Amino acid sequence: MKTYRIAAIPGDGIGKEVIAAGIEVLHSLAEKEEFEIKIESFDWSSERYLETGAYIPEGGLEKLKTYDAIFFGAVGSPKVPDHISLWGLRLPICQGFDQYANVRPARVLPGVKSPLTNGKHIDWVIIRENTEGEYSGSGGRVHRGLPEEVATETSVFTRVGVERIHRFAFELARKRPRQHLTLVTKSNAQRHGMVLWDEIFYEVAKKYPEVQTDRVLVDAVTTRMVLKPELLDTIVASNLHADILSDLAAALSGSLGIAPTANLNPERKFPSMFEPIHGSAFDITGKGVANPIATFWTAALMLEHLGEPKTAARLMQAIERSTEEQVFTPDLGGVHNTRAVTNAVKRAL
Ligand code: GGG
Repeated sequence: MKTYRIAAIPGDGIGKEVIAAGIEVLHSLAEKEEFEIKIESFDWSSERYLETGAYIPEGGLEKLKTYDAIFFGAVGSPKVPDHISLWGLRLPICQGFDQYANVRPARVLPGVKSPLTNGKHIDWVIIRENTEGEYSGSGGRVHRGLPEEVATETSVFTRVGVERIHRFAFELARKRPRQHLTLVTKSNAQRHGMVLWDEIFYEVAKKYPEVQTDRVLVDAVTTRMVLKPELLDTIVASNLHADILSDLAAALSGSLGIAPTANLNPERKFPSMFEPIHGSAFDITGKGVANPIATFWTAALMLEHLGEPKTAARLMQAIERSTEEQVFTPDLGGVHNTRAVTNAVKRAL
């Protein structure tokens, strides 16, 4: 029997609650399948950082490398500055494991109400470049606290980095029914890196004549997402732009609480990481009302990546059954808690 070794990193806040629910559902799912899932949990979190001074212990990434996939919750704590927590946990994994393709599907699940009257048209995949750009970490601060203080935050775009994310986006768009890919940049104002993005996009496009393309500036695409969602299908954008757009996409699909994401190393040199898009949400931590749907959908993406598409589809069907029955947590306007949603999905399985 095949065994998949999964490293679970629940992290902070509701990350712990939704990953516990996700593990429960994965075990319940695997009972009826011809493979085994072995999950080992890692306590890498802000709590650990406050106790020991590090999110990831010495040799941690080397150990993580031996797993088939990473099932991640959330990072962020009111006790730690956000740039310390993000750069202490999530980014060393994404960047260290070259998970350059961040795939973010958005769709209005059955029974869920979009805030848009024409929300039924939302069926998008946003592809976020995940290792460079605005998140390159390049920059610095000098003359701290003085009137002449200076801070720089430099976006770094490399030909290799841009070309590979465009290739990935075209490959994905090609496999979707509409075969349509929208390039999102801000190359009118950002005339170096973003122009390189545009140029390489059209170089790569030559190899994919079956994929229809268009180019929209990032500000304009926000209005298109709201007013003409049917004009979009697959979208490729830089690290920061796609991060912002995918939060909007999640809200337009009903809630941030349902949005999943996959941080992929497409060459499979390193394990890929799967997480809900949402963060640690400390305003609702411990109340038992976190929406686990994003994590369940994330688990389906993980199963697909592991080579179990039928099981992934079975999980998606169970998720959709629970949303159809409107077993919703408060973020979706419901009165149910994490436990009730988890039970509903398990029942459907
Ligand atoms: N599960 C996603 C998560 O924990 N995100 C934390 C966060 O602050 N992310 C910001 C980013 O990745 O841009």
